[in-house]
Amino acid sequence: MKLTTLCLAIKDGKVLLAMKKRGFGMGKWNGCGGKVEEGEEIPIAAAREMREEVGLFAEPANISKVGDIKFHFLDNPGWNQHMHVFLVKDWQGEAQESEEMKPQWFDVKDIPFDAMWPDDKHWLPMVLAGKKIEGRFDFVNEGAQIDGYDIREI
Ligand code: 6OG
Repeated sequence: MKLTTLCLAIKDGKVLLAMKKRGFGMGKWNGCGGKVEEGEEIPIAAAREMREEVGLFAEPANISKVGDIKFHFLDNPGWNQHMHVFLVKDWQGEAQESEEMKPQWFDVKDIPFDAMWPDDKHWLPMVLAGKKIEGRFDFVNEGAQIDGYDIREI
């Protein structure tokens, strides 16, 4: 199963999301992240993606793992992935648009769930409330619909 990362930068009650401009998840708001490369440590991969996609530089020490989620796409198993979720509380630089992502700060009480992956409403509020979570989602209809899921606080 493909290993991926998702980084959520948080400051002053706001979270940084970014609109995916191309590829998998295009048109959706999400944290930044992507595939972990062969031999790459997962937090290093998370920091690399944040730098490449929105131009924020974070030290590994300021990146904390808060979630571990497996996605199964029942009608397209090639998309299956194991996503590691990180909160980032300190960084250098200002968020800026790249070819892949258009970043925007959102109040944690005003997250655009209707324009996000359908799993996010089930776990993102927990993470934003300071909880650590793990679980899995089974999707049908090319990721448009959840067939079953399990999320627990750890
Ligand atoms: P690239 O293909 O851009 O990496 N990702 C998901 N994020 C959420 N919130 N829900 C999902 O439900 C997701 N599936 C994938 C992981 C894909 C990026 O998209 C995230 C990566 O950050 C299905 O390299």
